Amino acid sequence: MKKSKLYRFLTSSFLLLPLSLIANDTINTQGLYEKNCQSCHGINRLGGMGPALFPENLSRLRKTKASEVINNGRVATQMPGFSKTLSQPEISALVEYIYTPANTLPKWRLADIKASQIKHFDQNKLPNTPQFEADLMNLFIVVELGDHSATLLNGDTFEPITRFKTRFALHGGPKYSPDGRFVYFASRDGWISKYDIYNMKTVSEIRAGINTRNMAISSDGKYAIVGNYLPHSLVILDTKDLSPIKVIDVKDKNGISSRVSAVYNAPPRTSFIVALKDVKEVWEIPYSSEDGVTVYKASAHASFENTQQKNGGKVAVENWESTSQFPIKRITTEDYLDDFFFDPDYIHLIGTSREKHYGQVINLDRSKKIATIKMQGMPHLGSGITWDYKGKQVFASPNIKDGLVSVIDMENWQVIKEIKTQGPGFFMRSHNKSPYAWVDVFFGPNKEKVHIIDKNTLKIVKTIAPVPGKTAAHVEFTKNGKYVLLSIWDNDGAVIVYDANTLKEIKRLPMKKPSGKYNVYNKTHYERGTSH
Ligand code: DHE
Repeated sequence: MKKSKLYRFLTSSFLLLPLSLIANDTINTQGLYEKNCQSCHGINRLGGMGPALFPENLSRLRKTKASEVINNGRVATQMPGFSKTLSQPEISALVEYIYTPANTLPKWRLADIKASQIKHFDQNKLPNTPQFEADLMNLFIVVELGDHSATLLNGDTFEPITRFKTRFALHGGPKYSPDGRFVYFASRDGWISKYDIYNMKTVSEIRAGINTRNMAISSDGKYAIVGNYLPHSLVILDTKDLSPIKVIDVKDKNGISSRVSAVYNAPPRTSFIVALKDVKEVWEIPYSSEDGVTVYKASAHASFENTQQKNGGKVAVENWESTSQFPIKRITTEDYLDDFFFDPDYIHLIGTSREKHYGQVINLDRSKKIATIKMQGMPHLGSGITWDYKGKQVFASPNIKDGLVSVIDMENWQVIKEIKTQGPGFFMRSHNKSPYAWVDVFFGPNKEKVHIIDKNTLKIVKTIAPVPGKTAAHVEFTKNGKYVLLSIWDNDGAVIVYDANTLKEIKRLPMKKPSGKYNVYNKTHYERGTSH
């Protein structure tokens, strides 16, 4: 879709409400929205850096809570508080505005998705060999939010190979094809881009949603799944050129519509796992097929409660919602799931809702909750990592509300230790070959600090503050675990390389707000110390 057409769509009058509905005699609510909210929440509330703001997307938020969020901001998001700049009547008018339905809720159907597809290059005409020299498994993509760019970095020399423009406001980790040749990016406003690393070119793009959450790539590299906040949909794309294969309207078993919290690939199950935001369900969508029949590979000790045929660990999908391609297995959960973590075998999903301070452990094979983890504050499970500690597997997660890292025994789901930190943190990382785990102190006065934890003693052994006053966050290790790359989150920022054993600084590369960096080997091999 050409820019002008997209712009016309975004600004089209069918989304605008009569001012009488949204303004009282003295307050111009539309003007207030445009001045204070639009840069993040998008023209006509369609979403941007912040989520889309329609009643359909606010079903879990009461008006009083919405008012509190506008007044004081929201923890762990970019949402600031407006209590010092707006009056209470103005804030109330904004609350009424976001709970006023649009005349017509924007749709983004298969035809719209297809029409947005851009094929920049014919993949068949591009060389199949890399056009540069480097260890292809030790490359990094660094996402630079500062000017909406990405850098392809050589992980041996720490020299940039190329830098290229991305779509506006990428969010979440870019996802690699299993061979590491292609990388897929998702932007908050729904654009999915396929970048050919060998040829250093963006080859195809498509707009899969209006307000998108994240995406995942299947283990065979054939499919991409995109989860949306607006519309409430899942979109499955053919990774060859990002052509859409299927659009699924997201509704629970009673027909209640929901945003998608996040989508993940579960390699041993050859399934996508979909967490839903507004209904108490998790979905599993198997994507592999044999002789045209979808095959569900639950783990070896699955009890197969929802399926019928058992055949060497593979179960033909029967009695599900549909036996066509991408059938859906619904798992009912006790509570909403906003944040998640999977064990390395993808048998268990550990999830939390933002409101409650406990983790639900859901066994995906048995399709039910098997344990509750008592946790404090607001654990950021999405940044959780696992390692072996005293003969057991543990998982650890930072906390976005309290200054602590929770370490949990994965056999009995008990908290072993809460490591005190100098403030709430966002990202945590390690590597199988490293004795240390790194965690940032993203929020509050100590945002410039990063703690280094000894994985054998569960004690902080060093705290660094590489650039006073500037947020230091998000590390990723090189393929062999010998070096660590840390971001300075500032437009005048950097990626700093450390020796992962001596913890000494090796190099600083200037970058523009490098939000995250992603190592090809660690990501494609589902390294236990990094995000998936
Ligand atoms: Fe993220 C990953 C959700 C706010 C930077 N973030 C993710 C993922 C989810 C998520 C579900 C995993 C997706 C994936 O990688 O496929 N993030 C949320 C939220 O719900 C939250 C709190 C509110 C929101 O705005 O949506 C949120 N996130 C932020 C930010 O404000 C951050 C700091 C800046 C930004 O880019 O908007 C931010 N999130 C990131 C990053 C990752 C991420 C850098 C990838 C981490 C990784 O290493 O894989």
